[in-house]
Amino acid sequence: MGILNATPDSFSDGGRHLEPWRAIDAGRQMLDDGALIVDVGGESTRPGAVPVSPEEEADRILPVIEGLAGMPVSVDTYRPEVARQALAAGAWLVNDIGGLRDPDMLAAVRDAGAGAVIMHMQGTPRTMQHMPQYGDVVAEVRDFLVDQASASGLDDVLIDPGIGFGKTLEHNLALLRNLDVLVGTGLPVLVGASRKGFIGSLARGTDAAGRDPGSIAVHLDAARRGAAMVRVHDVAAHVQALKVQEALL
Ligand code: HH2
Repeated sequence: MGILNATPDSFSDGGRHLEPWRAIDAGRQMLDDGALIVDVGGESTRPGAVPVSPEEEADRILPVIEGLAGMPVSVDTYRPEVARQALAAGAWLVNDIGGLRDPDMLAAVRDAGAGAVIMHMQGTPRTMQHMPQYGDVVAEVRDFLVDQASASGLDDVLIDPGIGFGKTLEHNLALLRNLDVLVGTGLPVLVGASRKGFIGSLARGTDAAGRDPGSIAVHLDAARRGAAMVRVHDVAAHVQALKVQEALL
C-alpha cells in the first residue's frame, strides 16, 4: 500500500502532493512501482496534529481520487461523510484509523459494498502519545480488532495494530515481535511503520526522511511473520526488498 498524503503537514510527505496533478502522478508512479493499492489521505494524523474540517479534507482528496479513477485506491479517513464521497468518486477501500467505531462509518462502507482497514488507536491523534497505557498491549489490540471485524459483518477487512497510535516504543516493539498473535486470528494483517518516530528512537536522531532503511527492516520482518500488506512511503524500495526476501525463503 503506497502512502499518498494530499496534505501540507504530514510528518514525512507533507506539502509534496498538495496540488492534485502532483498527487495523481505520484499515485500512478506508486502503482507502476508495484504497489497493490494507493492510500489517499487529506488530513495528517501524526501525534499532535490539529484536525481540518471535513470540507477541507474532501477538497484535498476528491480530485486525486477522481484522477486515479479505475485504479486501486483506498481513502485514509475517519470521517463517514468524507468516506462516502471518496467511495462515490471511485475509492475501493476505506482505511479508518478510528477502527470502524463510528456506526456511520460502518454504514458508509456497507452501503458502498466496499472493504475496510480496521486500525487500533488509543486516544486521538492530538493526545495519543501523552501517556499510552495497556495491561497487555498485544492481547488488548488483538481483542479490539477481532471484535470490530466480527461486529462489522464485512467480508473484506484488514486489521492493523496502529503502530505509533497511542503506543510507546515498547508497545510498538511488543506488537511487532508478537505479530503472530494478530496473524493467528486468520484476518489479513496490515502493518504501517513507514518513517515513524519509533524508528528514529531506535536509530537515534534519524529524521523522517532518513528512516527508509529502518522502515524496510520492520516491514520485511512483518512480511516474514505473515503480514498480508505493508503501508509505505517508498514503494519501489519496498517492492525490491520484498521480492528479494521472497526468493530467499
Ligand atoms: N499511519 C498513518 C496514517 N494512516 N493507516 C493505517 N491503516 N495504518 C497506519 O499505520 C497509518 C494509517 C500515519 O502516517 P502518515 O500517513 O505517513 O502520516 P500523516 O498522518 O502525518 O499524514
